[in-house]
Amino acid sequence: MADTTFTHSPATTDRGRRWVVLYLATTGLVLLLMMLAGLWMRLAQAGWVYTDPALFYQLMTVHGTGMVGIAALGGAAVLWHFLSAHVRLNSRVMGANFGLFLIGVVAILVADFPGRFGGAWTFLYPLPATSQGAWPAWAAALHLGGLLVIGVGFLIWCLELARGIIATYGGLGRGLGWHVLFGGSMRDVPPPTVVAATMVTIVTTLALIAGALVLVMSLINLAFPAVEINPLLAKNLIYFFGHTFINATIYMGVVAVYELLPRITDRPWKTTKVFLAAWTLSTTMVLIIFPHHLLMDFAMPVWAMAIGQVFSYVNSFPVLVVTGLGALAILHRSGIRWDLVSTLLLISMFGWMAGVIPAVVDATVVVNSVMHNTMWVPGHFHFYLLLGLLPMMFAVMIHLARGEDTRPQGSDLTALLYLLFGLGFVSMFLIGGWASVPRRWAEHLPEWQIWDQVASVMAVGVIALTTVFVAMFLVRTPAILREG
Ligand code: HEM
Ligand SMILES: [Cu+2]
Repeated sequence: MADTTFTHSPATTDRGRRWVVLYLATTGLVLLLMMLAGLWMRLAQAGWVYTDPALFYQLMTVHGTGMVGIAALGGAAVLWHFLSAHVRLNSRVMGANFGLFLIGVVAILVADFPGRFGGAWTFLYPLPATSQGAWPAWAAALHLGGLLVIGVGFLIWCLELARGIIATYGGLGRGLGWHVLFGGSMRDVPPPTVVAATMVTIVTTLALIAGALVLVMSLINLAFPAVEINPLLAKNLIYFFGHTFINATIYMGVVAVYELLPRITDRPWKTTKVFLAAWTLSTTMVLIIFPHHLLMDFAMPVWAMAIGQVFSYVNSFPVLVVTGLGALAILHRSGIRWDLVSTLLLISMFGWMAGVIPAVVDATVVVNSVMHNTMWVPGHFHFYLLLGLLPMMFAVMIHLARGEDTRPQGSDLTALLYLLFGLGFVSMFLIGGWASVPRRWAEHLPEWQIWDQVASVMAVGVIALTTVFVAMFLVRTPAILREG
């Protein structure tokens, strides 16, 4: 049963581990492909590679959808890997999710390339049905259908997590440690990974239900255009889904910090009441702050906007603070020998914390009325995804690749270079946003292109280093699978 402290038991079942490795290998390869699509867009904006604008929007749709999907697949692998040491999970669910994911990906690729769908990963109603001839209705339907299939896969996956947590801990509230937080009991204190997993399960399930609802509504609208949807309702559902789903990927990835830093320093990461309170607060807040995506929608009720702004300020802080301070406490005088894994984990915490700042800035109404739909927006989310989430995943890949060999491995110089190129890359988005360069424009004015050009060079560096990390994992994949 549950332990108050961190346990070393690598109880992942053989087959579960195989799926984790397959998920991570897929994640590495898809990340690289999607990064190349991103580079292509940046080169087009820079004026260095001519790209038909219609193709730009197809690439943008594939890149956005693909990156969000693969962030979730990689995050799911990280979470599953560590959670299965605490909770018995049925690995067939990993297979089902993977199968549905692949079916969805094929559907989306067909819809977006031969079908020319370019309605962005946010598929905002009524755009899929009103392409003005840019893509046929079947392509929009296939794209939305592909998303729905992928969503169903992740929903099944979430339900298995919920089942496992409930079976082991006696309920989702106990997974969040409410019996400790409110009841003062010190029995069955859930380890940090279980707390994070419970939060992820709750918020992702709700996000997926909202997403499935609006996808079905949009599909009906595509089939029967006379059946209209309330556009404001559709937008609320889409952003509740999109905001929550992508945010949850970081909460999946952060368990890498909770599990790997203790192993590296040989010190436990204990669950404290402050830790539990922080996770419970973030569980509720991440669900109610999505109206920060609708600050310019005058038809929204003012109270919803007020919640969106005020809680956006506080949402990330509880978990960020307990994670940051917890990590510092573990590292302080630990005599740690820095290597690639620990450096990547430290970078991930920096990237997450620093990336939240431009996000919070943009969630302020007066700022949003200027920055809305500028490059500031891709600036903030590339910051915490590229420099927060991805290093967590790379750290787990390299941790698995080194197996039983506990000697420091890999050069932390590569991690530092990744940080530098990454910072250079995201700053160009932020500077562009500061100068009011609009986001999602296939063609840029010559005055803006200097930032696009610098960003393109930086992106090449990011891609080169990502190749190094992914290759370190892929060359060891057959051996990891043999070790079981
Ligand atoms: C070398 C790495 C990357 C490059 C070169 C790149 C490039 C781009 C570019 C040029 C855009 C369009 C910006 C605009 O004009 O609006 C974009 C959008 C986007 N990117 Fe990336 N990106 C990279 C990595 C990532 C990563 C790691 C993620 C997530 C895990 C990600 C997720 C997204 C999303 C969600 C969008 C929004 C698409 C939309 O507006 O619908 N990107 N990226
Ligand atoms: Cu958001």
